[in-house]
Amino acid sequence: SQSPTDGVDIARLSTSQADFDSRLADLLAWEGVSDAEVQQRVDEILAAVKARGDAALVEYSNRFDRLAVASMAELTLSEARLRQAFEGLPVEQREALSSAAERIRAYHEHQKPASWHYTEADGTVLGQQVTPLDRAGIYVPGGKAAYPSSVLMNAIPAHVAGVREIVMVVPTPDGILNELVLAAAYLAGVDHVFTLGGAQAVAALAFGTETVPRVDKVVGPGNIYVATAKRAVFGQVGIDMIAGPSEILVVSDGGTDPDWLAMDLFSQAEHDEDAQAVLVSWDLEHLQAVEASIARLLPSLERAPIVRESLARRGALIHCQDRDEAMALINRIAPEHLELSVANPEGWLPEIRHAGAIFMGRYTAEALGDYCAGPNHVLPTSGTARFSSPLGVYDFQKRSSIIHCTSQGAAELGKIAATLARGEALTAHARSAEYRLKA
Ligand code: HSO
Ligand code: ZN
Repeated sequence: SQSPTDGVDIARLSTSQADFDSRLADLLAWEGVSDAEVQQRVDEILAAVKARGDAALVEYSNRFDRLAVASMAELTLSEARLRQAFEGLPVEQREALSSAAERIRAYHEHQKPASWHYTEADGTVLGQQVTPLDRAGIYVPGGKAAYPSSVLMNAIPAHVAGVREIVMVVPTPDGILNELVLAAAYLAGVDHVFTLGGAQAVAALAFGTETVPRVDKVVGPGNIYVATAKRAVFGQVGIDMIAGPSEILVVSDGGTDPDWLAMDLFSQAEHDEDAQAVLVSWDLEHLQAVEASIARLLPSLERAPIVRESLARRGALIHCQDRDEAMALINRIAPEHLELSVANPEGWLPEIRHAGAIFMGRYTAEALGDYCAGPNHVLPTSGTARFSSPLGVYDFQKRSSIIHCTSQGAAELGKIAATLARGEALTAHARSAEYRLKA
């Protein structure tokens, strides 16, 4: 069962193989690249933007994006320009983008956490106050990975969170603007757009320049330079995750049309050559049917070369013994996207511990979530769903704790605090607490 069938190069694994665990580990392995040369170039760029601001941004943009601009004014887009991009779209695109934005907004409205407090018997009030960030910066890649849907997914949660100013940067290699990206920025409530990219754009957001306002957090995907720059500025500003390649794990009970599943796997694989598409089933005949669908449908894809490469590098069809083994694989892999193409997906939910987004049942293709169902498509990759969550409103807010003691409360707490303070030999602490005992 290990030899590729005609035309499809994809790994075939079985949990019954003696070396299954190490095969699975090899399949999942992903090294976030950190190259000393890239690091050094990024450090130089960060330092230059910090020292020389707009002038450095203009120089780098001319060099890396092959532009010929004289000032930041030429790298700044007005709100009118964004509106024009939106109004200039074909009506079908405009309506689809608008309904996606509406649905994403509605979903994220549900995520808004409330501030809370409670009052103790002596009148002391304890609580937590939620505050949006003042400014968020959104990096949008240029070129082939410029997704308008990702503009919505990054900017809308920030807007719903109540962020006062949303600053977007997007490179324009050779001066080419992506109208859909600008239209999405318009719909999502972005306040400023600068046509900047690379490490210099991250530096501009993190440090601020004469023209670019300094933000409190930088989010959004980017190439190795962008990722390296985000890592470097982390601490001065917040960042979201550093995303690895996109992945999907489809679990099928054998009851879903094999063509549907093949296309679901392709939809992930077409993102890039390192994207990962994995199918798990305990129905061997069904796995073979999906494999046949893959072989038949693959040549019809626009992005067949990318899909073929992605399936060969990182794809897999995994045969397991039963539902319990499938469940164990889910939690072991901690997939970014999990499709539960099974009869009773609700029955699976309580046991699923690690997954970025869960697509329930035969009709819920990942593609629906990628664009318009409502939940965020910025998700934890490479097993990081073990400890992290989809991008959301909470990523654009922080919490302040609140303590308000009455004199009675201060007397009660003062005794405990003073005792602990003397234990730490911090007598000013002890006396500060004790002053309030007598009042
Ligand atoms: N599957 C990608 C999101 C995306 N798909 C954008 C299409 N456009 C990562 O979740
Ligand atoms: Zn996608």
